[in-house]
Amino acid sequence: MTFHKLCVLGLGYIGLPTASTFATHGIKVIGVDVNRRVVHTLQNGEVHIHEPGLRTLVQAALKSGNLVIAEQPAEADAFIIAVPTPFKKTAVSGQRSAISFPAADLSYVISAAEAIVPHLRRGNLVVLESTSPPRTTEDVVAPILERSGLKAGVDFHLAYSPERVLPGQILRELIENARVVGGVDAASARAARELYATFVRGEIIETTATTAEMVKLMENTYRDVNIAIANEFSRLAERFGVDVWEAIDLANRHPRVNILRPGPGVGGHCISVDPWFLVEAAPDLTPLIRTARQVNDEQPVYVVDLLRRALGDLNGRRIVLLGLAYKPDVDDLRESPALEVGRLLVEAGAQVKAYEPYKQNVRIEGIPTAPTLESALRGSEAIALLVAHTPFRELAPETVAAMTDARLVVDAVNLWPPDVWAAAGFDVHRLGVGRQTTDD
Ligand code: SAJ
Repeated sequence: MTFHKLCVLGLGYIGLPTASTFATHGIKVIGVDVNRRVVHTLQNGEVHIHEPGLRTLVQAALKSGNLVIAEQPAEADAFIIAVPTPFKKTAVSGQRSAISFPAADLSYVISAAEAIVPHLRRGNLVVLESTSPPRTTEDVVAPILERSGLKAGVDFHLAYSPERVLPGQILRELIENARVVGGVDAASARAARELYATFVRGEIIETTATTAEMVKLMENTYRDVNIAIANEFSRLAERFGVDVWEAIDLANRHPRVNILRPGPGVGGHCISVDPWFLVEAAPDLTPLIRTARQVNDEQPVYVVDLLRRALGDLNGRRIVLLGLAYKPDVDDLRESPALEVGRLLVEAGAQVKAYEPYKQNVRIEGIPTAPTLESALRGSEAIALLVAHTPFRELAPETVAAMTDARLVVDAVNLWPPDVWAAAGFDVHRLGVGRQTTDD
């Protein structure tokens, strides 16, 4: 199949890089977004997303004339749906009692599919990229597209292909990562492979649409469960007087063991969300996945406990949070466990302020962020190190000591070498490192 014209619906973290990459590889692309502000920003050559290299790529795509931005889809050879699938709270009855957990909100996927219907022609390809519960392509998207009078897998091709790129490295990973393409039939998978072969240099593997949906959810769930066990190990290490960081490092010398890192919890819009799509789809089959989610969601409580053990009563204590982002070296605060730590501290009566090097001088969920590290540290009594950002890694204890009288550090990410900081007069309490707790 040859593709001359492509329509990408959703110009977010995935859709915009994808649309621009196709355009710089010679395909005519209509990039569509329902958000008028996003459309205007892009039409003016500006970019609303912070991702290394993206601005240059988008500008090149626009300048080539291959990328045009619009509010409505138009006829094309292929359509890619890359809209968000956020989650909403819902209550579902379990065997023993009613359990409440987040469920996928497919309203954007549904609207995007509906918007394609009037433009769908015989021989077209439609690909869903949005992370979705198993069977969404077959059971939700196909019936909507078939309102056109055309049949999926007969008159047009329909496939699911998950994105797997890491925020911060999207442009490189989009091209280099292996790509799974799942079709509602073999011809659909083949058509999707031909489309992505335009720029993907990694292997492109054909499978069924539902398998591809499962693959995406399994990848992120595996990571969530692995982090949950690391977090649980950190709790055990504290109780038994062990340094979990050393223990994990030693365990990982085993050739078939790879335990991830404990921390203040799991954030972001992927790993902290996607496992719920499996729980929602089959609550009776997913006790482990649900428990792992809960373990990771509870982790901020353990960081706050560490502060409480070090400081005593938290009421009125002046605590500075270093880092609010969901992970190192990104400016993304979605589902960030650091924000939850801040919220719990405020609830306990502490006077909290934060310094986030990638987002300064704003108030985030009631937590004021300082414009500089120095102004954040000034007047504080304790430092909670919550994100392993490079600028924090590079800080010397002497620099911090010159900015504040605070000498108490709670390090949730094992960033500051305790001996070095102790030698400079700091009392460092690391998450997952056994000291006898007062309630033991
Ligand atoms: N985290 C830990 N310990 C670790 C690793 C991560 O606590 O050892 C935390 C991070 O601090 C962060 C969260 O987990 O809060 C998630 O971070 P991440 O780097 O694991 O993942 P994301 O959400 O930025 O990107 C993931 C990636 N999936 C996998 O690695 C399996 C990416 O490839 C996906 O494209 C992306 O989800 C997505 O869009 O689904």
